[in-house]
Amino acid sequence: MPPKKAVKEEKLLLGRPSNNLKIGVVGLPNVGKSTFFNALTNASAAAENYPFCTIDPEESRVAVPDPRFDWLCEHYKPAKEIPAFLTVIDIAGLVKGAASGAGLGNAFLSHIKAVDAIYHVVRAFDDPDVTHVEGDLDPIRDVEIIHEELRLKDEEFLHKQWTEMGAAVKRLGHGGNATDKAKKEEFAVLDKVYNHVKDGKEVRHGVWTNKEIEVINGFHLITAKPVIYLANVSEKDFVRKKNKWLPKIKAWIDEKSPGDLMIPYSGALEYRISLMESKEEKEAEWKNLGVNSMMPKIIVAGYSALQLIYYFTGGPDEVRAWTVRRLTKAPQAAGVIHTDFERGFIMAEVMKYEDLKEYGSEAQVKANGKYMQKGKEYQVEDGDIIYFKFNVTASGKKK
Ligand SMILES: Nc1nc2c(ncn2[C@@H]2O[C@H](COP(=O)(O)OP(=O)(O)OP(=O)(O)O)[C@@H](O)[C@H]2O)c(=O)[nH]1
Ligand SMILES: [Mg+2]
Repeated sequence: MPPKKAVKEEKLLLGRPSNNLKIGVVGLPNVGKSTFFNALTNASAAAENYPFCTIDPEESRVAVPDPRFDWLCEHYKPAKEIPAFLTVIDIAGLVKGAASGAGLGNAFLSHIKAVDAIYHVVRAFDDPDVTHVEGDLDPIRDVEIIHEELRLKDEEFLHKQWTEMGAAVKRLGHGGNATDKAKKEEFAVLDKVYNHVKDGKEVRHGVWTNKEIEVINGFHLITAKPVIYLANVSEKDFVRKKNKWLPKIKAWIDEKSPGDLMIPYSGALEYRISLMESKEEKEAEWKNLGVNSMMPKIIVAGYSALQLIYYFTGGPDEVRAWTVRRLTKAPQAAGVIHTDFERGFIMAEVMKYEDLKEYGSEAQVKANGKYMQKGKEYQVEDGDIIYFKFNVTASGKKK
């Protein structure tokens, strides 16, 4: 057989194909998850007058801070300003043995299964008044417990699938029709993932083909979800930028979960400042301490861990960020605004934020040849400013 022509294949993304993704706050009990969640919620609610909503006590949507968005609002002075949002879910603490049902283990693990990425809160603050479920402070032991519980949950799930599907595939025997063949292929992927997880590894650190990713995505595995480690240090340590556990946690991540991000922050401090009345008061306190809030960085990192990006639409009525998954093409991106935009898609007129900022107006961007017309194969990039042209006969409306 002649060698197959090398076709550049776009790598599929692990996870749910949706632009409405959520990140969950996970960790042992009493590590500061709810404190973090509340600080995040308060900071976003009080600091800006964006339309904000707490969906229920455990779920909140926080505005994604972005200087480009602020600049566009300044530029267009629109009647309405709608930034991108990150949906964050506060999940109750997991304990050792959760995967086999300790605590309310299985219930909480199902909450973790329902989110798309994880903020893993690690307690690196010492406080004799705040009980530690494991007795003393040891962040490395703690991350290992959580890491292992999540992995075990995947292993248990995969074992069940593997047993059931394995028996079904065995019954098929050799040969078989296309459906049988597909079943066998699926089982081969399942077998590979199961062994990967059984070996103590996380799914997101495996190397998978697109075909395998399609099968894996059907399982909604916990260890396939991106993780950001949030190291909760005391106010004192945060201000003096020193904590003996941070290098150890970082070394653990580099060894066991390479590529994952660790962000140190102080939950108690963030929460305290988030309760202050005015923006000015908050800024003065941060300035006084000589450090910055880590919340903006944490939100942005969470958003990008979800593989989400946004493009902007701008005008006197509204400046708005529209969320899409990375690698989304123009018609589907248009569909986020309205299905008609996708159905009747003609083209996307795209300006780069940097160009608009440099040339100062749409007319000048055009005059400098930087106003682009893109077709249906165009992959939308983060920060694009887009005006969609579309034509749907049933509705004469044009945007
Ligand atoms: N000293 C100190 N105490 C903190 C910090 N963050 C949280 N706490 C305290 O730790 C206790 C537990 O905090 P929560 O935020 O409720 O912890 P949690 O992780 O949500 O706990 P569960 O929901 O029970 O799993 C509370 O008494 C907090 O005031 C911190 O950064 N420093
Ligand atoms: Mg809590």
